[in-house]
Amino acid sequence: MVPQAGIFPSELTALRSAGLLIGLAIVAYTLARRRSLRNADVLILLLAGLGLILVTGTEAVDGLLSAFSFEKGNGGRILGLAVFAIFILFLMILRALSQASRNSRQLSAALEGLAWEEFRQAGNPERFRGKIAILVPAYNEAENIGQVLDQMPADVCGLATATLVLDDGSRDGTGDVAVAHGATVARHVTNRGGGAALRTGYRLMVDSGAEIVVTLDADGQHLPAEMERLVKPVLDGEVDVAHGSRVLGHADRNHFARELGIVFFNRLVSFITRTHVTDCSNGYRAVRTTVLPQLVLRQEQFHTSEFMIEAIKRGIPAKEIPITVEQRLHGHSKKPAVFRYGVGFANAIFRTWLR
Ligand SMILES: Nc1nc2c(ncn2[C@@H]2O[C@H](COP(=O)(O)OP(=O)(O)O)[C@@H](O)[C@H]2O)c(=O)[nH]1
Ligand SMILES: [Mg+2]
Repeated sequence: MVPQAGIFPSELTALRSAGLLIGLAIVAYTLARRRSLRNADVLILLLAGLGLILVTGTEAVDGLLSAFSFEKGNGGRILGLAVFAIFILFLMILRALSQASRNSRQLSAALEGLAWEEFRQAGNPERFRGKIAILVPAYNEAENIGQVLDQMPADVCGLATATLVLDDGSRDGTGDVAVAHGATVARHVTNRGGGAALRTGYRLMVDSGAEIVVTLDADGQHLPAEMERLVKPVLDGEVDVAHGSRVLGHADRNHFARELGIVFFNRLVSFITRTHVTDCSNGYRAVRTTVLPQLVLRQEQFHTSEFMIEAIKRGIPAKEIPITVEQRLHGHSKKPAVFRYGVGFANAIFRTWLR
């Protein structure tokens, strides 16, 4: 290549040569594979390859760089290019993140829609109209759920109950056991997480016209006998949400790290919401069905604090009620190990607070 002042560099350094080769390779690869790539990817790859050729094989961007005070010499040019490259990468990461969250929301919506269709076609909504709906999210709880369902009260505070088990893609026959023990079952065809299971359950209960929804776990940690404590203040019109609290009530001992986490997260939620919260990691609660559509619920897994913060943000009248949390009957918690649990929990709190 004959250097031409102004457009081509006077000397093709090793770095420039490497960049030029990579740029050419990217363009060649993209052209060769263009039929099997998405048009958007062809465009992005071509832009990246041609961009690399432009900055390594020519001086065309030097004017732009010096306009931003990245002068040639002493690595100034390469620093300028790196700054621009980081900015472009940042934009691409943002795009990828927003695409991932859109995909995730669409998947949840599809699972929810399928569950509702199946539920409606089976004529199940009628079973819940005007009743207290007991909603039990369950993932691989076949050895626990029967015992839990057998304890469900037929009515609470004089109002009839009906139980919906939201089988979250279980592979151990949880749904069949639940049906055998008298529950109505709706299901996610694949596992999505306790939060997603509850969201689908809420949607089904809102559309069925249930009066109050009570949620409790399928593993026997929450006691159906204590349901009246949660339902009464809602039914009496005192509040719209009654959250169970193991701190006000009683809890069997947990992992040390998880206990510490619970104390920390209760403080954190109290601080950011400027209220006093004693137990933000509890899934036993009663809610008036009509307030559910006001809540923006997005968490697939770490839903307990999201529900609580959302209710506070929307100014929904609520109170905490002492309840007991026992050890699960059989098996192990399906939640991730301590570190990932902590990160997931913190992430849920901040995301809910920020939006
Ligand atoms: N962890 C988890 N629980 C789920 C899922 N789907 C539904 N659940 C139900 O959510 C409830 C709480 O889950 P568990 O693993 O006991 O969490 P922990 O009590 O916080 O340790 C149980 O009734 C689960 O069966 C899921 O994908 N993951
Ligand atoms: Mg549990």
